[in-house]
Amino acid sequence: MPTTTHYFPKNFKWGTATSSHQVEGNNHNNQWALWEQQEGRIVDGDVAGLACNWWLNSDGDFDRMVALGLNAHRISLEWSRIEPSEGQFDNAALERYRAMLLGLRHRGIEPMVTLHHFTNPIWLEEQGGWENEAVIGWFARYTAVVVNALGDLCDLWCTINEPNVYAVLAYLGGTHPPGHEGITKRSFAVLRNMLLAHGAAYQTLHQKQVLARVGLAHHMRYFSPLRPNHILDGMTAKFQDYAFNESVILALTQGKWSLALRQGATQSARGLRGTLDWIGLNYYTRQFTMFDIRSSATLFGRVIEPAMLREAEIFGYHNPLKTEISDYNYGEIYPDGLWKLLQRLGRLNIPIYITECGLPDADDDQRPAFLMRHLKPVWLGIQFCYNIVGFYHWSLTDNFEWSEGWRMKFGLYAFDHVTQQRTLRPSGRLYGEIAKSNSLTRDQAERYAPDVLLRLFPT
Ligand code: IFM
Repeated sequence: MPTTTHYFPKNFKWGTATSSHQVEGNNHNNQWALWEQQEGRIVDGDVAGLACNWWLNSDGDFDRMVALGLNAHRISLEWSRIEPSEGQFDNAALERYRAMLLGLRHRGIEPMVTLHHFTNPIWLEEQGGWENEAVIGWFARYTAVVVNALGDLCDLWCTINEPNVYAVLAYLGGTHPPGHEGITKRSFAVLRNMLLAHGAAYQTLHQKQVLARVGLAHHMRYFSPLRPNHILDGMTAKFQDYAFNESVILALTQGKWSLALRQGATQSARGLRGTLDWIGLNYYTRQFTMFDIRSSATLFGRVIEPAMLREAEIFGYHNPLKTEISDYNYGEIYPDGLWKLLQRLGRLNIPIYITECGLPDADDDQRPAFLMRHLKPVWLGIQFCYNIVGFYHWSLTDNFEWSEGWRMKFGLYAFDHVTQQRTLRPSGRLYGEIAKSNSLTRDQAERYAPDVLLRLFPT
């Protein structure tokens, strides 16, 4: 009998993920609010503004999660609301978060709470942000306040979202505040402080909550040499993988600094050993890299944007992408990368959540196939006994996409930030069917992703 249905385990978590600044609206006390005011920082001069208005009303979107049959949501807290000035905590903000978590719980949706997702209170930014080692203690103090106030409503904690992305975009790429370019050393110092802050928060959460389950959302890319048989391209891909992907895992599982993180470290990584009760994987795409002696800031690997691959082809270089580039130049659609990274994380022997996965796709002509093709390796990993326990789609509705503003649309629901109107996309319907049936089926593929039917269900 050909397999026509891939079932997921009974308690599998089907969710969506959001972050405070991207959905709450009216966040004026963090570094992004200031950044958005600077000319040329955000595409089209966009600002987060009212965003999806969750601060005043998140119920409608929570109801939408229920309509899709979801049983989990990854939400983030806005540090600048909870601690608006250094050492001063705002009970009203904590109350609002209590209401949100209760709103999720009452709907049968398990919250995963992220403590830091890219935004810093202005008082912290003014003191050097994550470059200042004092942030480790400040983050632990904030964590203690949060777990005291919200601990009865949440035991699944994600300390920090994508520390590697934060460090790279803010200190190498210059597209996130404070907007530095090519300052490798400071970028590593920031990553190190974020990992140490994770460790401090891990201890705090466990001291205050016996059953806390603490992890972090790690953005991993699958690094590939642009020219597959080129030794130097192969080496730079390995270096970049080590610096971007592996150094975080090495620190938090074995308590060791990678070579890059060791330079200038004043604190040992030993205390970080075993500070992951679970690991979160944020997966979007693969990254091609090419040896370039001038690219010292990126470990001599020049990052090749998907659009450039078409150019590369002209010079006879390998271009495996062909038609697989996402419409918004967000990267290659590469589900195999998810499979390879899951195999790698599977060896850690801790639960794995896919804490983010998604695609900007306003007309939704790629997302349904994207979704099914990325859920297939998740299902397969489970068959291989990897402890994969949940999948959080990025995101529920379109939201404020940082330096890309409102133009990148990641939502299962289309969202018009001017009218605040939400409209379910076909991919949202599909995700709902998957969540409700707790399975991927041939019938879904026939209806939503006929072009990839045979890749999903070959027999
Ligand atoms: O929107 C972001 C999110 O804040 C962090 N991970 C990647 C998403 C899409 O770019």
